[in-house]
Amino acid sequence: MKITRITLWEVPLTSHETYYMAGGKTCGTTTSVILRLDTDTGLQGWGEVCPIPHYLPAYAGGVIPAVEEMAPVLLGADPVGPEALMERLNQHLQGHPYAKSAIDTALWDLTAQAAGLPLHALLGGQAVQDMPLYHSITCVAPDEMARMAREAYEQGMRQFQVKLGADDDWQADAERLIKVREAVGAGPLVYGDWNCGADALTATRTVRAVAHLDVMLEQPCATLQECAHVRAATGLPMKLDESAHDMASVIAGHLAGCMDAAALKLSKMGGLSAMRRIRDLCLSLGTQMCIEDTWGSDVTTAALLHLAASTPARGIMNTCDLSHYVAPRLDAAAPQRRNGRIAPPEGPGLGVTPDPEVLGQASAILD
Ligand code: 0XW
Ligand code: MG
Repeated sequence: MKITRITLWEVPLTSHETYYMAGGKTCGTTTSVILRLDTDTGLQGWGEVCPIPHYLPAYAGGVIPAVEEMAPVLLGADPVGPEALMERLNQHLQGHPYAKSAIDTALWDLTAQAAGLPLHALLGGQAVQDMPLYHSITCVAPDEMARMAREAYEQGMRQFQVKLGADDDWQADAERLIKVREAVGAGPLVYGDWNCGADALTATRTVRAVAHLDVMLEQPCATLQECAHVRAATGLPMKLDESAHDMASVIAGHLAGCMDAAALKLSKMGGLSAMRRIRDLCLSLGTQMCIEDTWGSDVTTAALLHLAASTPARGIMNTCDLSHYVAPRLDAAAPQRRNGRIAPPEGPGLGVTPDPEVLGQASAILD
Protein backbone atom coordinates (compact mmCIF):
# COMPACT_ATOMS: atom_id res chain seq x y z
CA MET A 1 0.00 0.00 0.00
CA LYS A 2 1.16 3.55 -0.76
CA ILE A 3 0.05 6.91 0.61
CA THR A 4 -1.12 8.98 -2.36
CA ARG A 5 -2.62 12.12 -0.82
CA ILE A 6 -2.88 14.03 2.47
CA THR A 7 -5.95 16.19 3.05
CA LEU A 8 -6.36 18.51 6.05
CA TRP A 9 -9.39 20.37 7.39
CA GLU A 10 -9.62 22.96 10.16
CA VAL A 11 -12.83 22.57 12.13
CA PRO A 12 -13.74 24.93 14.99
CA LEU A 13 -14.93 23.01 18.03
CA THR A 14 -17.02 24.92 20.55
CA SER A 15 -17.14 23.74 24.16
CA HIS A 16 -20.67 23.32 25.56
CA GLU A 17 -19.39 24.90 28.75
CA THR A 18 -16.55 27.42 28.29
CA TYR A 19 -13.64 25.82 30.05
CA TYR A 20 -11.62 27.96 32.51
CA MET A 21 -8.24 26.89 33.85
CA ALA A 22 -5.46 28.46 35.92
CA GLY A 23 -3.11 30.98 34.36
CA GLY A 24 -5.82 32.63 32.24
CA LYS A 25 -6.14 29.58 30.00
CA THR A 26 -9.61 29.22 28.50
CA CYS A 27 -11.08 26.88 25.99
CA GLY A 28 -14.20 28.26 24.29
CA THR A 29 -13.80 27.66 20.56
CA THR A 30 -10.64 25.84 19.48
CA THR A 31 -9.45 24.72 16.07
CA SER A 32 -9.23 21.01 15.48
CA VAL A 33 -7.16 19.81 12.54
CA ILE A 34 -8.53 16.68 10.87
CA LEU A 35 -6.24 14.72 8.57
CA ARG A 36 -7.00 12.04 6.01
CA LEU A 37 -4.45 9.84 4.28
CA ASP A 38 -5.58 8.40 0.95
CA THR A 39 -3.90 5.30 -0.45
CA ASP A 40 -3.59 3.51 -3.75
CA THR A 41 -5.81 0.71 -2.36
CA GLY A 42 -8.76 3.02 -1.77
CA LEU A 43 -8.40 2.71 2.01
CA GLN A 44 -8.43 6.02 3.88
CA GLY A 45 -6.95 6.66 7.33
CA TRP A 46 -8.10 9.43 9.69
CA GLY A 47 -6.29 11.50 12.32
CA GLU A 48 -7.09 14.55 14.44
CA VAL A 49 -5.29 16.98 16.71
CA CYS A 50 -6.83 19.83 18.70
CA PRO A 51 -4.40 21.83 20.87
CA ILE A 52 -5.77 24.11 23.61
CA PRO A 53 -4.18 27.60 23.39
CA HIS A 54 -1.36 28.16 25.93
CA TYR A 55 -1.84 24.68 27.39
CA LEU A 56 1.16 22.82 25.95
CA PRO A 57 3.93 23.72 23.47
CA ALA A 58 1.50 23.14 20.59
CA TYR A 59 -0.76 25.34 18.49
CA ALA A 60 -3.36 24.60 15.84
CA GLY A 61 -1.72 26.94 13.31
CA GLY A 62 1.44 24.84 13.47
CA VAL A 63 -0.14 21.58 12.36
CA ILE A 64 -0.56 22.13 8.61
CA PRO A 65 2.94 23.64 8.06
CA ALA A 66 4.48 20.76 10.02
CA VAL A 67 2.54 18.18 7.99
CA GLU A 68 3.62 19.98 4.79
CA GLU A 69 7.22 19.68 5.97
CA MET A 70 6.76 15.92 6.53
CA ALA A 71 4.74 15.29 3.34
CA PRO A 72 7.74 14.28 1.17
CA VAL A 73 8.46 11.41 3.59
CA LEU A 74 4.81 10.37 3.78
CA LEU A 75 3.76 10.51 0.12
CA GLY A 76 4.59 7.22 -1.60
CA ALA A 77 5.42 5.49 1.71
CA ASP A 78 3.75 2.31 2.97
CA PRO A 79 1.54 3.17 5.98
CA VAL A 80 1.45 -0.40 7.29
CA GLY A 81 3.50 -0.76 10.48
CA PRO A 82 3.31 2.87 11.70
CA GLU A 83 6.37 2.79 13.96
CA ALA A 84 8.88 2.41 11.11
CA LEU A 85 7.44 5.39 9.26
CA MET A 86 7.17 7.47 12.47
CA GLU A 87 10.86 6.84 13.04
CA ARG A 88 11.61 8.24 9.58
CA LEU A 89 9.43 11.27 10.31
CA ASN A 90 11.28 11.85 13.59
CA GLN A 91 14.57 11.91 11.70
CA HIS A 92 13.16 14.28 9.10
CA LEU A 93 11.63 16.74 11.59
CA GLN A 94 12.45 16.78 15.30
CA GLY A 95 9.76 17.54 17.87
CA HIS A 96 6.25 18.66 16.87
CA PRO A 97 4.63 15.67 18.63
CA TYR A 98 1.17 17.25 18.31
CA ALA A 99 1.34 17.38 14.49
CA LYS A 100 2.81 13.89 14.38
CA SER A 101 0.04 12.47 16.54
CA ALA A 102 -2.58 13.15 13.82
CA ILE A 103 -0.41 11.39 11.23
CA ASP A 104 0.31 8.48 13.56
CA THR A 105 -3.40 7.96 14.27
CA ALA A 106 -4.14 7.81 10.53
CA LEU A 107 -1.31 5.28 9.98
CA TRP A 108 -2.72 3.03 12.71
CA ASP A 109 -6.20 3.41 11.24
CA LEU A 110 -4.89 2.23 7.84
CA THR A 111 -2.83 -0.60 9.31
CA ALA A 112 -5.81 -1.94 11.26
CA GLN A 113 -8.15 -1.57 8.27
CA ALA A 114 -5.67 -3.46 6.10
CA ALA A 115 -5.66 -6.24 8.70
CA GLY A 116 -9.46 -6.13 8.89
CA LEU A 117 -9.23 -5.71 12.67
CA PRO A 118 -10.39 -3.13 15.20
CA LEU A 119 -7.43 -0.98 16.20
CA HIS A 120 -7.34 -2.24 19.80
CA ALA A 121 -6.45 -5.70 18.45
CA LEU A 122 -3.14 -4.27 17.21
CA LEU A 123 -2.40 -2.27 20.36
CA GLY A 124 -2.33 -5.31 22.63
CA GLY A 125 -5.74 -6.91 22.19
CA GLN A 126 -9.00 -6.02 23.86
CA ALA A 127 -8.32 -6.19 27.60
CA VAL A 128 -11.59 -4.61 28.76
CA GLN A 129 -15.06 -4.24 27.24
CA ASP A 130 -15.47 -0.67 28.44
CA MET A 131 -13.63 1.86 30.58
CA PRO A 132 -14.49 4.30 33.39
CA LEU A 133 -14.67 7.98 32.42
CA TYR A 134 -13.93 11.07 34.45
CA HIS A 135 -15.88 14.30 34.20
CA SER A 136 -13.90 17.51 33.98
CA ILE A 137 -15.43 20.57 35.69
CA THR A 138 -14.51 24.07 34.52
CA CYS A 139 -13.15 26.46 37.17
CA VAL A 140 -16.13 28.67 38.04
CA ALA A 141 -17.90 29.47 41.34
CA PRO A 142 -17.63 26.60 43.88
CA ASP A 143 -21.41 26.10 44.17
CA GLU A 144 -21.78 25.97 40.40
CA MET A 145 -19.02 23.37 40.20
CA ALA A 146 -20.73 21.31 42.89
CA ARG A 147 -23.96 21.47 40.87
CA MET A 148 -22.15 20.25 37.74
CA ALA A 149 -20.56 17.41 39.70
CA ARG A 150 -23.94 16.33 41.11
CA GLU A 151 -25.50 16.40 37.65
CA ALA A 152 -22.70 14.22 36.22
CA TYR A 153 -22.92 11.92 39.27
CA GLU A 154 -26.62 11.40 38.58
CA GLN A 155 -25.69 10.33 35.05
CA GLY A 156 -23.36 7.68 36.43
CA MET A 157 -20.00 9.46 36.52
CA ARG A 158 -17.79 8.42 39.45
CA GLN A 159 -14.56 10.34 38.80
CA PHE A 160 -14.33 14.12 38.87
CA GLN A 161 -11.58 16.53 37.83
CA VAL A 162 -12.01 19.88 39.55
CA LYS A 163 -10.24 22.73 37.76
CA LEU A 164 -8.53 25.10 40.18
CA GLY A 165 -6.71 28.42 40.17
CA ALA A 166 -8.59 30.39 37.50
CA ASP A 167 -9.37 33.27 39.88
CA ASP A 168 -6.09 33.22 41.85
CA ASP A 169 -7.98 32.69 45.10
CA TRP A 170 -6.64 29.75 47.09
CA GLN A 171 -9.47 29.83 49.59
CA ALA A 172 -12.00 29.56 46.74
CA ASP A 173 -9.98 26.58 45.46
CA ALA A 174 -10.22 24.89 48.87
CA GLU A 175 -13.99 25.51 48.77
CA ARG A 176 -14.18 24.00 45.27
CA LEU A 177 -12.62 20.77 46.51
CA ILE A 178 -14.76 20.70 49.68
CA LYS A 179 -18.03 21.35 47.82
CA VAL A 180 -17.43 18.89 44.99
CA ARG A 181 -16.32 16.22 47.47
CA GLU A 182 -19.51 16.82 49.46
CA ALA A 183 -21.70 16.88 46.31
CA VAL A 184 -20.65 13.40 45.16
CA GLY A 185 -20.36 11.80 48.61
CA ALA A 186 -17.77 9.29 49.79
CA GLY A 187 -16.36 6.84 47.26
CA PRO A 188 -15.94 8.63 43.92
CA LEU A 189 -12.49 9.84 42.89
CA VAL A 190 -12.12 13.62 43.14
CA TYR A 191 -9.00 15.48 42.03
CA GLY A 192 -8.04 19.13 41.73
CA ASP A 193 -6.11 20.22 38.64
CA TRP A 194 -4.13 23.48 38.66
CA ASN A 195 -2.66 22.97 35.18
CA CYS A 196 0.73 24.22 36.45
CA GLY A 197 -0.88 27.47 37.68
CA ALA A 198 0.12 27.50 41.37
CA ASP A 199 3.39 28.18 43.11
CA ALA A 200 4.38 25.52 45.63
CA LEU A 201 3.52 27.71 48.64
CA THR A 202 -0.01 28.51 47.45
CA ALA A 203 -0.69 24.91 46.43
CA THR A 204 0.55 23.68 49.82
CA ARG A 205 -1.64 26.16 51.73
CA THR A 206 -4.69 25.16 49.65
CA VAL A 207 -4.09 21.47 50.16
CA ARG A 208 -3.37 21.79 53.90
CA ALA A 209 -6.83 23.39 54.19
CA VAL A 210 -8.42 20.27 52.68
CA ALA A 211 -5.95 17.70 54.00
CA HIS A 212 -8.76 15.93 55.86
CA LEU A 213 -10.48 15.13 52.54
CA ASP A 214 -10.09 12.17 50.24
CA VAL A 215 -8.79 14.08 47.22
CA MET A 216 -5.95 13.75 44.73
CA LEU A 217 -3.88 16.64 43.36
CA GLU A 218 -3.05 17.17 39.70
CA GLN A 219 -0.07 19.10 38.37
CA PRO A 220 -0.16 21.99 40.87
CA CYS A 221 3.06 23.62 39.64
CA ALA A 222 5.03 23.94 36.43
CA THR A 223 8.07 21.89 37.43
CA LEU A 224 8.45 18.34 38.62
CA GLN A 225 10.53 19.53 41.59
CA GLU A 226 7.78 21.85 42.82
CA CYS A 227 5.14 19.14 42.35
CA ALA A 228 7.27 16.68 44.33
CA HIS A 229 7.63 19.31 47.06
CA VAL A 230 3.83 19.77 47.29
CA ARG A 231 3.28 15.99 47.32
CA ALA A 232 5.76 15.59 50.18
CA ALA A 233 4.43 18.59 52.14
CA THR A 234 0.78 17.50 51.94
CA GLY A 235 0.91 13.72 51.78
CA LEU A 236 -1.94 13.61 49.26
CA PRO A 237 -1.69 11.47 46.12
CA MET A 238 -0.76 13.23 42.90
CA LYS A 239 -1.43 12.92 39.19
CA LEU A 240 1.12 14.40 36.79
CA ASP A 241 -0.01 15.78 33.48
CA GLU A 242 2.03 18.55 31.83
CA SER A 243 5.27 17.29 33.44
CA ALA A 244 4.82 13.77 32.07
CA HIS A 245 5.14 14.05 28.30
CA ASP A 246 7.59 11.38 27.16
CA MET A 247 9.30 8.22 28.35
CA ALA A 248 12.09 10.07 30.19
CA SER A 249 9.79 12.51 31.98
CA VAL A 250 7.49 9.66 33.07
CA ILE A 251 10.51 7.88 34.56
CA ALA A 252 11.56 11.14 36.25
CA GLY A 253 8.05 11.59 37.72
CA HIS A 254 8.16 8.05 39.08
CA LEU A 255 11.59 8.57 40.63
CA ALA A 256 10.48 11.89 42.16
CA GLY A 257 7.75 9.98 44.03
CA CYS A 258 4.91 12.25 42.95
CA MET A 259 3.31 10.22 40.16
CA ASP A 260 0.55 8.11 41.69
CA ALA A 261 -1.24 8.69 38.38
CA ALA A 262 -0.35 10.20 35.03
CA ALA A 263 -2.25 11.73 32.12
CA LEU A 264 -1.24 10.11 28.84
CA LYS A 265 -2.25 12.42 26.01
CA LEU A 266 -1.82 11.51 22.34
CA SER A 267 -0.75 14.94 21.11
CA LYS A 268 1.60 15.50 24.07
CA MET A 269 3.40 12.20 23.46
CA GLY A 270 3.32 12.12 19.66
CA GLY A 271 0.57 9.63 18.91
CA LEU A 272 -0.39 6.03 19.60
CA SER A 273 3.05 4.64 18.68
CA ALA A 274 4.81 6.58 21.43
CA MET A 275 1.92 6.44 23.85
CA ARG A 276 1.51 2.67 23.82
CA ARG A 277 5.17 2.31 24.83
CA ILE A 278 4.60 4.75 27.69
CA ARG A 279 1.39 2.88 28.56
CA ASP A 280 3.43 -0.31 28.90
CA LEU A 281 6.00 1.49 31.07
CA CYS A 282 3.25 2.81 33.36
CA LEU A 283 1.85 -0.72 33.65
CA SER A 284 5.27 -1.89 34.88
CA LEU A 285 5.70 1.05 37.25
CA GLY A 286 2.20 0.64 38.71
CA THR A 287 1.20 4.18 37.70
CA GLN A 288 -2.55 4.66 37.29
CA MET A 289 -3.29 6.01 33.84
CA CYS A 290 -5.69 8.54 32.46
CA ILE A 291 -5.70 7.74 28.72
CA GLU A 292 -6.79 10.81 26.79
CA ASP A 293 -5.76 13.80 24.70
CA THR A 294 -5.74 17.54 25.13
CA TRP A 295 -9.00 18.20 23.32
CA GLY A 296 -10.75 17.07 20.14
CA SER A 297 -13.75 15.33 18.66
CA ASP A 298 -14.59 11.81 17.50
CA VAL A 299 -11.37 10.85 15.68
CA THR A 300 -9.13 11.69 18.65
CA THR A 301 -11.62 10.12 21.05
CA ALA A 302 -11.77 6.90 19.00
CA ALA A 303 -7.96 6.64 18.96
CA LEU A 304 -7.60 7.01 22.72
CA LEU A 305 -10.51 4.62 23.38
CA HIS A 306 -8.75 1.89 21.35
CA LEU A 307 -5.58 2.34 23.39
CA ALA A 308 -7.55 2.38 26.65
CA ALA A 309 -9.49 -0.75 25.66
CA SER A 310 -6.22 -2.62 25.06
CA THR A 311 -4.87 -1.67 28.50
CA PRO A 312 -5.40 -4.11 31.40
CA ALA A 313 -7.96 -2.78 33.90
CA ARG A 314 -5.33 -2.67 36.66
CA GLY A 315 -3.62 0.23 34.87
CA ILE A 316 -6.61 2.30 33.78
CA MET A 317 -7.76 4.93 36.21
CA ASN A 318 -9.98 6.48 33.56
CA THR A 319 -10.31 7.67 30.00
CA CYS A 320 -11.93 10.73 28.43
CA ASP A 321 -14.78 11.21 25.96
CA LEU A 322 -13.48 14.52 24.62
CA SER A 323 -16.15 14.61 21.93
CA HIS A 324 -18.79 14.87 24.68
CA TYR A 325 -17.53 18.34 25.65
CA VAL A 326 -17.68 19.95 22.21
CA ALA A 327 -19.78 20.55 19.12
CA PRO A 328 -19.95 19.64 16.33
CA ARG A 329 -19.59 15.89 16.49
CA LEU A 330 -17.55 14.61 13.55
CA ASP A 331 -19.29 11.23 13.48
CA ALA A 332 -22.79 10.99 14.94
CA ALA A 333 -22.42 7.20 15.29
CA ALA A 334 -19.21 7.39 17.41
CA PRO A 335 -19.21 6.04 20.99
CA GLN A 336 -21.06 7.96 23.73
CA ARG A 337 -20.77 7.83 27.51
CA ARG A 338 -23.18 5.46 29.16
CA ASN A 339 -23.52 5.28 32.92
CA GLY A 340 -20.05 6.75 33.47
CA ARG A 341 -18.35 4.35 31.08
CA ILE A 342 -17.52 4.13 27.40
CA ALA A 343 -16.59 1.35 24.93
CA PRO A 344 -14.33 1.64 21.86
CA PRO A 345 -15.86 1.87 18.38
CA GLU A 346 -16.57 -1.39 16.55
CA GLY A 347 -15.45 -2.45 13.08
CA PRO A 348 -12.04 -2.42 11.41
CA GLY A 349 -9.53 0.38 12.02
CA LEU A 350 -10.49 3.36 14.15
CA GLY A 351 -14.14 2.67 13.39
CA VAL A 352 -15.15 6.30 12.89
CA THR A 353 -15.63 8.36 9.71
CA PRO A 354 -16.03 12.13 9.81
CA ASP A 355 -19.13 13.53 8.13
CA PRO A 356 -18.04 15.47 4.98
CA GLU A 357 -20.67 18.14 5.70
CA VAL A 358 -19.14 18.83 9.10
CA LEU A 359 -15.62 18.94 7.64
CA GLY A 360 -16.53 21.44 4.94
CA GLN A 361 -13.87 22.63 2.55
CA ALA A 362 -10.32 21.28 2.93
CA SER A 363 -7.61 23.72 4.08
CA ALA A 364 -4.78 21.84 2.37
CA ILE A 365 -4.39 19.00 -0.12
CA LEU A 366 -0.90 17.57 -0.51
CA ASP A 367 -0.10 15.08 -3.26
C1 0XW B 1 -6.60 18.90 28.92
N1 0XW B 1 -7.66 19.28 29.76
C2 0XW B 1 -7.67 20.72 29.93
C3 0XW B 1 -8.91 18.84 29.07
C4 0XW B 1 -9.18 17.46 29.53
O1 0XW B 1 -10.51 17.24 29.75
C5 0XW B 1 -8.36 17.31 30.80
C6 0XW B 1 -7.70 18.59 31.06
C7 0XW B 1 -6.39 18.46 31.85
O2 0XW B 1 -5.55 19.35 31.87
O3 0XW B 1 -6.18 17.46 32.53
MG1 MG C 1 -4.49 18.07 33.59
